[in-house]
Amino acid sequence: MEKVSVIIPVYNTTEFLDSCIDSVLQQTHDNTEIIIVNDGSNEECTTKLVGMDDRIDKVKLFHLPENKGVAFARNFGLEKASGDFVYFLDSDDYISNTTLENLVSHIGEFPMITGKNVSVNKANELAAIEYKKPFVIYKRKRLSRFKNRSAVNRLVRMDFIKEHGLQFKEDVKVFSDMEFILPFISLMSRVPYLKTALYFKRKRNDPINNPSLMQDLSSEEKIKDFLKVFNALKDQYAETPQAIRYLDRHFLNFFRKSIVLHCQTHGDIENVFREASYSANKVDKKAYSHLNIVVRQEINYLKNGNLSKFNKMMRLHLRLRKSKRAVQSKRKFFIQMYRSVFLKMPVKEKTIVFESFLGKNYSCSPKYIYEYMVKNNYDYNYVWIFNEKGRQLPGNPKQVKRFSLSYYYYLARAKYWVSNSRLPKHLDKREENVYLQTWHGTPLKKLVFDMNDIHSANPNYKSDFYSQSRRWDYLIAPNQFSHDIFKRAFLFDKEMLDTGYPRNDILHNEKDTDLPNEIKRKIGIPLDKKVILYAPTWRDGDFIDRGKYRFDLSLDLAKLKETLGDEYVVLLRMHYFIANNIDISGFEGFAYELSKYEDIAELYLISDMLITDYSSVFFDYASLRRPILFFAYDLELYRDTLRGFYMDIEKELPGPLVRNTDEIINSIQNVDQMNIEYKDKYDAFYDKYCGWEDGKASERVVKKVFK
Ligand code: C2G
Repeated sequence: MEKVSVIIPVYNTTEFLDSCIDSVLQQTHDNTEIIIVNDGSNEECTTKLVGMDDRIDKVKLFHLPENKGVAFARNFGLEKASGDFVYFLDSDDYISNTTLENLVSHIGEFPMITGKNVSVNKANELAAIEYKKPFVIYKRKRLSRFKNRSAVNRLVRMDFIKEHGLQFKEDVKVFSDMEFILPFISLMSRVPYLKTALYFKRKRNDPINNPSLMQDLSSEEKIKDFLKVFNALKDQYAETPQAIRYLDRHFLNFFRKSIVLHCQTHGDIENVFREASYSANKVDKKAYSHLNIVVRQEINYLKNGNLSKFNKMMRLHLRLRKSKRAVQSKRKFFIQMYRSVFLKMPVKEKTIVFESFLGKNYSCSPKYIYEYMVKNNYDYNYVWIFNEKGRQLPGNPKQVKRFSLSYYYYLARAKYWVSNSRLPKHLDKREENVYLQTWHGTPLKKLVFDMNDIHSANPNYKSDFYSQSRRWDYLIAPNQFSHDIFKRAFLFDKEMLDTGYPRNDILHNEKDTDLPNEIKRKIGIPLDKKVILYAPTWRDGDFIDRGKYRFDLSLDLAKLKETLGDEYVVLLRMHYFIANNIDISGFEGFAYELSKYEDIAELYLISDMLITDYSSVFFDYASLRRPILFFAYDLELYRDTLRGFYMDIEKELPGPLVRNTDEIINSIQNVDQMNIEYKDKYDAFYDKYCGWEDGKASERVVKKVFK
């Protein structure tokens, strides 16, 4: 059986190493050697590698004295390889266990065979990939097989590498693979491609703390590296039409994607113009004769080194792109109006825009801040964002539909933004704008930069969060615990407001008034029944669509009604991400579905006890010092796989962890005993998490922000 040398350059990818190396060890093609080149990694990563080297015979570990870059590390690995074949694998990726067997058994006489790359992030990593019967596709049009310029997931004959001196270009940080793959384009008439040889390319989800190479470099560095590789290979393969055609095509793609984007974000091309002009003169005129007049002109001005004419044409290019985008959809047209008209209008000093839970309801801290300002006659113009307009609200504020033209108008003109969750990435923060982020709960579950792996559907979750949270000027902390976590998990470096949560003022100010009975009457709950509120959180794994998740009720309503129905009623309140309705048919008068009820704080007020799980609702409810049960039927999956917690829940929670409806019923039937048992824990919990709240948090926030 022929031997495959798997070459793995490693640079500070500790968290991904196990799945990478394990995926090689589990290969059905057993004859492999694992050449690991430690490219000057940090101590944690090096220690991990040394441990692997000791444990795994197949591993041959080499340490480079300092970080030399992926090209040097791969070339170094090539020198150490003794296999019949070479296969490159990046240390933050992994392969399916039949990949090498499939490639080896189908390469035939070809010098190289290539497999299929699948982009993964933690969210879809769990998704099973179907394995069909392997069959090879022989590609005439080789260029398509090299669209991604990467050397990974290509099985290459060692003697072909030696005969043609294949290597990676070491004087660049990125695009070094192009030098290694050009010989295949110029020397192979057909390229075998195997769809079932799977390579899982991980999309690194933390470009701030742990960026991949491409995420780490500036666009200027990337452009200069690409042009350097392009120039060198154009000279080296000047006599190879196939290679020339491939390189010219890649230059034009790179121009339209990266260089135009660079001009858009940097305003002009000045800092890379000389290099780009030099390279453009290497591009064959025929290669871009089919492109539109604007790009052809840009390439010609680049060739002639005419920067001012090039910039003029580029500005036209970007305007055309914007107007093309603006007519693609109503939303894109509104965003264009927002950028090119509304943002150019003066800021309204006395206008405040409010939004809660992505426009879903009128609740949480933005509501109570607003109501405090109205009650105390603060002289401002108030605008509320909702998905549906037409609410009867105190102070009769302006209401705008989320993502409507007025939405963009008021967000562009208002000096103040008050929101309890993120505002869209495409909104630009103006110099004069003041953005108060109230957030929406003391965190139990790990947040953003404290999360290792992101299970959320959006692989750019961390980079999006980073750019969106840079706009926050103020962030409210309900307690010191949240203060410390928000600072680290959000990388928040502006003003933290240690005020407690405005949304909990009502729990201190209204609990002994007639408001609770008013609310019960409004909902239609009998005043002589005790009320249980069930308010679970959402599950990252039960994803339906962006911001939409499924929830299956594990609470046995029939058993609850049978045992507690005489004395209690149950309110069911799902998280705002939950898209499916909970069916309570047959439990009318006992169970109330209140997931669409505007303000959960009012439900806290009327509830004699709370049942929740990993939601932050219990930090607020505890202000009422009423019993709380934690229905953690999926604790191991949720804590150990999905999210991770900030506290040791077995030790700190102010109430029992229960696993099923029987345990819930037992706790409720013995609630007095439970209160005694948990008194000390509850007191300690209250002091740590509710101590800052006294019903005056809105006042403190308003006086701080709206001086
Ligand atoms: N909420 C609600 N009904 C539920 C659950 C939550 O109205 N059944 C509201 C509460 O105001 C709660 C907030 O949504 O405080 C956040 O809900 P979590 O379950 O804690 O989940 P998440 O939205 O992920 O926020 O720092 C808090 C974290 O960010 C968690």
